[in-house]
Amino acid sequence: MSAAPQTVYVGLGSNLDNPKQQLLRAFNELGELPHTELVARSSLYRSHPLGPADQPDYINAVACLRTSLEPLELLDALQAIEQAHRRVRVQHWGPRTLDLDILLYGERQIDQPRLQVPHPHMFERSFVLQPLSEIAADLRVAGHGPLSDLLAACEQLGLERIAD
Ligand code: ROI
Repeated sequence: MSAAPQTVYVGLGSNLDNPKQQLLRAFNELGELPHTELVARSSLYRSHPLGPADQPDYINAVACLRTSLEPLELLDALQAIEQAHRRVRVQHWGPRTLDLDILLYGERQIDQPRLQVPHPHMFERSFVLQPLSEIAADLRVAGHGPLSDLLAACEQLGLERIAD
């Protein structure tokens, strides 16, 4: 555990076993993590799959946490939540019950075998950038332009906001 809490953004995604419920449950579980507060959550968004097309549409969202957990402690905690959702991932870039990705951890740059932060693909994914900009409109990430510019540049994948 670190002394100073950090602001962390987590991406959520699911396309199996009632994806909406998977995400709503995951928001609650994020809020119950030790030394962690759920500060904000985006709306839910539906999008066509990036990657193999022969899989269901995804539901995606982003959560903002304030946490004193160190990055790898947080990663362990997120993976435990994924396991509790009986995450299945049969194929690389294939369907999954719950994916929880650390997108940003304060201003930290992390390049470890288990964890790269900022998430290496977040800046080209509308299903990450749109919910992120909903809860962090003015966010700027060092080395990248404003979220709105990044969002305008990426493929939309039929992204649409849906009700909870
Ligand atoms: N596609 C969408 N639309 N949403 C996701 O969360 C998602 N996650 C993935 C891959 C398989 C790359 N495609 C996705 O991991």
